[in-house]
Amino acid sequence: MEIEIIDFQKHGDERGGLVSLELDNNIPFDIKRVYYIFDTLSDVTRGKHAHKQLRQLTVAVKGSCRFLLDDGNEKMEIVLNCASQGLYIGPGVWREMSEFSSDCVLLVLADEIYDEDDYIRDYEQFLYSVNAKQS
Ligand code: T46
Repeated sequence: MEIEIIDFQKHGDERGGLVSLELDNNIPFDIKRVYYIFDTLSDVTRGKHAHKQLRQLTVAVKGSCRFLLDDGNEKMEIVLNCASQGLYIGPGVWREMSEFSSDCVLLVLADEIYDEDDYIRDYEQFLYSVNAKQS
């Protein structure tokens, strides 16, 4: 599964925390878009899609949420709850986000601008695309 947990260097001191996200240092792609998800209700599940090409890195800069990740062969769950840790998600990974804390702010860096055609939002179609690549 094309995912990776990236631990960012903390430059915090007695005044507070600071993390820098920098191309060619700790971000593995050219950043073309930044968005953030906030005020999500705790009983809501977001995501439920995979991307054909898009590479993204997500950071819970505040609070926490749970990611279910699925490449069609294996599934895993990761809780993001640390502002100095990023989750890289490559193409071909189904993701569902749930259990958002009320204060959660999920920052997402992406290597492409928004393109609805890059989404696979139907799970059966996702499995079909995985099987087609494997055969
Ligand atoms: C992902 C997870 C982690 C835009 O207009 N521009 C954007 O850049 C984005 C990301 C979304 N939108 C619109 C499309 C929908 O009408 O905002 C609405 C909500 O998007 P969506 O339902 O796709 O949001 P999530 O939280 O289910 O998924 C998002 C990203 O779309 C997705 O790429 O990997 O966060």
